[in-house]
Amino acid sequence: METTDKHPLNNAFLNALDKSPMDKNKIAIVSGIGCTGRVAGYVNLDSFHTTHGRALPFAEGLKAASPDTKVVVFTGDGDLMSIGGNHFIHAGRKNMDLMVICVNNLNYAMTGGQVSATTPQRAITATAPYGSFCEPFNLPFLAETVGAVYVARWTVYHVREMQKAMSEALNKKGFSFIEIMSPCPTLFERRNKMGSALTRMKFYKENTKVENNADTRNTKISLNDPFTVGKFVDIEGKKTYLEAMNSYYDEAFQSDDEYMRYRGLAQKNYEEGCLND
Ligand SMILES: Cc1ncc(C[n+]2csc(CCOP(=O)(O)OP(=O)(O)O)c2C)c(N)n1
Ligand SMILES: [Mg+2]
Repeated sequence: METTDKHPLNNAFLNALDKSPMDKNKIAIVSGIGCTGRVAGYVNLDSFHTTHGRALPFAEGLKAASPDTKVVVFTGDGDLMSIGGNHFIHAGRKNMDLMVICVNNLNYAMTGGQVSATTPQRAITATAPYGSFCEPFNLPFLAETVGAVYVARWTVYHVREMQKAMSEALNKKGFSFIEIMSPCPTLFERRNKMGSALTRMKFYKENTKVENNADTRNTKISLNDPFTVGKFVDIEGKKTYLEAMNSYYDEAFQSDDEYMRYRGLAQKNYEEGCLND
């Protein structure tokens, strides 16, 4: 597989995949819309470029229909947490077996740099010309709170750590979440006078503190302050949605026949309900 993509994020993912023994025919990439959403088109894997905000429900359906497939979601902060925020909390709550990579560039980049759910307070964007006054989401805290079994945050400067996190998440069962901080120099950094992409890489190098297992209540990101990176959550043994469903049905139904009778009844009720409407 080609692993020389110039973007550090794609490079890290492709390297992680290359080193993984998993069958590449059993991996699917799902993305929403946005600059980050382009990833689905850059990889020679089964990939789906879905509608804005809907990468997660699409991925959940794909996983349910094809449980042997490792489903990886590439998404932006606007896609995942603004328009798609509701899907995120429920995918986490249900421990859907998905690996989610969120590229957080603190704004809706593709459409011209509008405010998003992660835009720090005081940051200037196209839709907040005097600065945003809303509290942004702290994504690792949110992910842990809703039930993610793996939560990490790195920046595009931390290429090795990012790759390691991706390798770990590829092997993880359940809802895993990796936040990657990335600059958007043409829109976010320029408007906020934060310098070039290189300046931002230096900022990531000099102003991040690696703290594995950090309390995610303390991993907030503000406009210019240092912030915490690391692997924050890595838990084992929690049933995924499909595992929980199957083991519940194993208990609820005494035999396959009983289950098939239930399914037949449910189908009949559904059809009759539809006909009656
Ligand atoms: C339903 C819908 N609403 C709005 C848009 C316009 N739109 C396309 S990309 C985007 C923002 C993407 O932001 P983000 O997910 O953070 O990705 P980035 O471009 O920053 O990587 C928006 C609002 C759309 N395509 N569909
Ligand atoms: Mg964005």
